[in-house]
Amino acid sequence: MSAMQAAGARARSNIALVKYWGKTAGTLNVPAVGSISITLDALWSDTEVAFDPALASDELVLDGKPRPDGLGRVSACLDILRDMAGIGTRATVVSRNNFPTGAGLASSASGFAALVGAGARALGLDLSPKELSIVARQGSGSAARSIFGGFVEMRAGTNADGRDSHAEPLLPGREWPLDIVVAVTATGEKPVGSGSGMRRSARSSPYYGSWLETHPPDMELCRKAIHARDFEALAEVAEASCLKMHAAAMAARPALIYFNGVTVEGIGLIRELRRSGLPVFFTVDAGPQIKAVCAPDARAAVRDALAGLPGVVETIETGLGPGLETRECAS
Ligand code: 2P0
Repeated sequence: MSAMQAAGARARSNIALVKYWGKTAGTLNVPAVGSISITLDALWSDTEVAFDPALASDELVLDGKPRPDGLGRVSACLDILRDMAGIGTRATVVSRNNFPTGAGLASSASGFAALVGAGARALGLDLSPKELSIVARQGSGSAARSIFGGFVEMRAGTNADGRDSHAEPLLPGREWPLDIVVAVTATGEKPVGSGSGMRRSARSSPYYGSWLETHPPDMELCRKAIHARDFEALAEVAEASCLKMHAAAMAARPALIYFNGVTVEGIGLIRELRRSGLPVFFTVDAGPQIKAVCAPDARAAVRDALAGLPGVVETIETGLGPGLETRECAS
């Protein structure tokens, strides 16, 4: 390659309703379980990738700051694309999140999906969404899901080469519009990242085996709830999957406690709202933020209730969003 080749992409964050927690052995980042997620419209990463023959090494700028600490995973993901294109040219990656990074809002999901989308386009690789999902998975498991919009299923797959470990669309968001209110309870980066949390849970949690064993029926219940647009059934399975994941993590040694006090208060509040007749349920990922999923006409009441909870620093509201979008970029 003699000239610079550049492209940009936007990918949205997603939240899992049936959670991914745990990996299989090996280096391909194949999840131990499938997962089902919704893609969020208003939380995104915008990323530009420019392959430049003048560079001696990859460079990463995240939210305006050089982040050499993040280069290992980014370069490994770009290496997959470089191998496909048959080149070794290094790249500059400039990425921006419109939400707090590393605090349990799935910035690695949107970030790696956008990285792969922009990188593949810059190199002129004509990859299908499924192929993009396979590459994104190797950057971050949840990123495989952010290639698609609406309701998405990640298949863990069974092949040793990871070629059947990718996401696929389950239902377009417009077919069952749901809203999400995120209640931010802390903005710092989490002390234990998801990947090391998963490995610690697998190694030391007495409940990890039960987590794996009881996971497939939850996938089936969730698929059925989505296809039937059955909110109550979706609420039941999503809350159960979330609490099982956290129970397995909490029982690890040392313990992984992603909740703070406000998270627990928020869970109680959302359960109270649902008991009083409002269609809303909660989910919580590897951080203390509370994600309330609700019917669109319940959104204002859910937001007001969460915004009024002491310790909630911000609420973010969104509907369901589309999959990966890529664009040409001046190089
Ligand atoms: C999920 N999480 O299904 C689960 C629930 C967090 C809790 O996927 O190691 O950052 O990069 O594959 O994708 C976050 O894990 O982990 C995640 P890696 P990732 O959304």
